[in-house]
Amino acid sequence: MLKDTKSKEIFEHACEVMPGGVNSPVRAYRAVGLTPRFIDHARGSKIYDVDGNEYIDYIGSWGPMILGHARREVVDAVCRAAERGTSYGAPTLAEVELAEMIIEAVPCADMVRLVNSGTEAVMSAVRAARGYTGRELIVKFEGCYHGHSDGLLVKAGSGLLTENVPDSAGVPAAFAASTLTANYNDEDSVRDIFEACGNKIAALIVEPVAANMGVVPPKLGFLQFLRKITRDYGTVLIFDEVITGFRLSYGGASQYYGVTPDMATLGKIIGGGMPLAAYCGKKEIMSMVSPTGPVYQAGTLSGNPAAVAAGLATLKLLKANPSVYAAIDQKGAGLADALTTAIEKYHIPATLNRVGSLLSVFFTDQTVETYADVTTTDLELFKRYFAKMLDQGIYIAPSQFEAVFVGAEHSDADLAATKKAINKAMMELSAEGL
Ligand code: KE4
Repeated sequence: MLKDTKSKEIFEHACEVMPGGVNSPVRAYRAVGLTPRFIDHARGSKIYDVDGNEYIDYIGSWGPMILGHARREVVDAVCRAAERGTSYGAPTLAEVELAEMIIEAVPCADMVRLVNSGTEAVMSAVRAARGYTGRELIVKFEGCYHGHSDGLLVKAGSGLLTENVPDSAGVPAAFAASTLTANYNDEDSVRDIFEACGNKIAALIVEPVAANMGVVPPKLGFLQFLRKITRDYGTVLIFDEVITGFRLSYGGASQYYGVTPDMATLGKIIGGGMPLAAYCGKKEIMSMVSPTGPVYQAGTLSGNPAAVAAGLATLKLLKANPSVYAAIDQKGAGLADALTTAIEKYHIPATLNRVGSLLSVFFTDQTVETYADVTTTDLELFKRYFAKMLDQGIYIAPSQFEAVFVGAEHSDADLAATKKAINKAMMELSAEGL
């Protein structure tokens, strides 16, 4: 095992001062039963922990670092902005520039509001959809994650239509009652809900590629089906593109699949690793947002100059180098091939899903197209796989229900080392017994 002495030491103290020793639960490594690695610094495709271990990073801060860590142009832009003041609480030209870049790239975007996190973007987009339609109900999908606002921390109860229950302590039952859950890739489950109460549904929110139950691509026609049924019932279709935005293509999943929602939420990449997110959509919906309309939403640090500088630098680099998308898709395909080869060679009960630079290996011997399929995965086997990869210096998400993020900075040498590590891990899993 790689040395984790210092991480252990810091983690012990961290657990006394922060819940679980972390500022976001997945980082605590509870799903894999190991000490989380405390990070010292990162550069390009690499991340370095406090014990001096170097890892090839396939988390990339959960998506933002598509251009790699500490990218010169991004760091310089943040430093230049910070030198002029870290926050004004007043409008700046740079925010207009970033909004214009988003509007130019994102098919549904007539107008944009910048916020500070994906959670805030989703919470605000849902409120705007409710204000615009005058309706209360929203529909989400089991297994999709849209941040931690109360109304989105809901899971299906016994009855798909009625018994929705909070997915977290502290969420009032009343909030859960306004959120219905359907099954991803299951058109009938959506049709049933709309036939029952479609004229009361303000919004349907979906990850166009589910990446929070592991990567589960939309079945052919599923997104087009959602577009049609929401249009038929006057429901606002929201694509939650916090992960897929500016990742699957410069125009996100909407451009990638050719389906235009009414609204989209963005985050991660548009902030270049700084706390910045956004919601956007048709003018008649976005005009409902304060101060032009009755839907209130505000934020002290919204449009923060240093964060906007990071986002602008990132989007400018992506816009100027469109070949990055084909490159990261190819790298993703290479990793997928290595995984598939090792799974077959060592008879591992596992399957692989990939969309572009997003991929997941599920430890189940069936295809994974729905949340129910995801629940058949062997989490103990994932845990063993994770430990073997980490110990070989490959830094993947410490949870079966996340994605591998391939980025522009992953070199051929990185990919070769990763393929070697995959083969060794799968060989050992097989030798140790499955
Ligand atoms: P944030 O509030 O964490 O910025 O964004 C929430 C969010 C919204 N929508 C989607 C599709 C998301 O994936 C997320 C957050 N993603 C997780 C990773 N699966 C963030 C990692 C974490 O929670 O620490």
